[in-house]
Amino acid sequence: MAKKVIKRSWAEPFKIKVVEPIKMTTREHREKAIKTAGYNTFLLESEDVYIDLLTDSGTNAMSDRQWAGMMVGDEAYAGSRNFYHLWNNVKKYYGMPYFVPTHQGRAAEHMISQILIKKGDYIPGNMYFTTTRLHQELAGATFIDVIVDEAHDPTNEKPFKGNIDLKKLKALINKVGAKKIPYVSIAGPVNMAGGQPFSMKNLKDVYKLCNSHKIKLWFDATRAIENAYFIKTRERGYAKKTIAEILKEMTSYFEGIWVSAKKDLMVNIGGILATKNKKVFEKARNMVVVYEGLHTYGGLAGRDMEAMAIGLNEMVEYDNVRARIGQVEYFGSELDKYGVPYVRPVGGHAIFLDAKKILSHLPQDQFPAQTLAAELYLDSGVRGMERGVVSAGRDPETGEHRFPKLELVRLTFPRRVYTQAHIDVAVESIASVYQNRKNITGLKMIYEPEYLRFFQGRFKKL
Ligand code: PM9
Repeated sequence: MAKKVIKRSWAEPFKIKVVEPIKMTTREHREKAIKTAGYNTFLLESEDVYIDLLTDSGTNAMSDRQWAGMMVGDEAYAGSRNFYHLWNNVKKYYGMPYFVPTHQGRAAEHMISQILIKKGDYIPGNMYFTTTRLHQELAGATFIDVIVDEAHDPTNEKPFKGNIDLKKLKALINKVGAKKIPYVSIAGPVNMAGGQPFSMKNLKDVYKLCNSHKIKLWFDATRAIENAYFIKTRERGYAKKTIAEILKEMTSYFEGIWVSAKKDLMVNIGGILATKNKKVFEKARNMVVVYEGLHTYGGLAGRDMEAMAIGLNEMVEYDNVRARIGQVEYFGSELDKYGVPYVRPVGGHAIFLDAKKILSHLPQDQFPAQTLAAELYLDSGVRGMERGVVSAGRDPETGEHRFPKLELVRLTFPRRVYTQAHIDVAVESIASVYQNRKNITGLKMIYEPEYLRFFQGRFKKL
């Protein structure tokens, strides 16, 4: 008799040492909570959430090594030894000689936008990110999306949907002139596209084109490790390279990077601005004392910088990133059993439900993704986030809603926090909401703040 092929599973490369209790609530309780929160999952109290897939930002479980590092925090106002440890690791892993710490990613975005952008400039990029684009606009630039068309199609299975379309980039350079483009803003993987990566080949081609026009590349390296993993597993020639080697090769094409350390570095707070350009560094080092704190702590405690330094060592461990993306893949394969539409292929940090398809009876100005996120919370206490028309905000010129092609609910995985059983509960809840989708009504916006409205906007049921 032929031997049965036995599947071999992977498992997380850690065991659990400390636990934080969470509690399931009743539907009645959740109905009150979501109404009080104006149908915005950002406005829920976390005590009322059962499984929190709002974000992977700062929600990570630190390792015992990182917690031990917290105890050797040097809280000197100036010249903390943890700063130097962190700086050495920034050089080692990102290959950037100059570094300024910040309290989180958007502080670095603010500084770099103010330093590099002049009023009337254009910033091409591989799809917008909410805080990144806002800082570029506040500095006087217009953001131009030059990502490949496939990125806007949730059903397209291409492996590198974070790539830049060279034709779009060339057309922009020809139209506005290289002098009006201080840098190309590249993120990888692309958060708003569903965590889709760019390929090394595309990065090299973009570098070549930009170099011939003396345009620099700047990298939002917030989740660069996931991009490196996709290059290793999807791009020819990289299978045998380590994650650290791929990361170093990626960053070699950039003049500088900004990083929200709250993601790849598996900490709860922190940011990085690092560059090869001494002049830019000197400006940033001067600016940081105005907005963040001295240039050797940038709004962080010494202990936070130590946890970041150790997090940099851990983030390049293959098993960590393999287990992380393995969770997202498992979530996707379980959703497939119920036919629930989501952005394909599965991305690095999250599953993105296709709210436009799921709630196809709702027009986009009734906020299908906002509605779906609220319904999912109501069903089970699972918290996700809207990534659609609310997140896209208004066009600063016309004041009209920007209607993105992608109208998504993001279910994001904090690193080293939830188990496969949590995923099963979330999947079953999504399947149940999906089954009942025709009975779901939309939302009306009743309060809209000026900036980043998805954080604080309020809605009511239609
Ligand atoms: N990302 C996220 O949940 C947290 C806030 S926005 C909902 O995905 C990129 C690619 C990010 C990012 C934050 C930032 C800003 C920059 N780039 O949140 O300021 O995903 O540390 O970083 C969030 P900070």
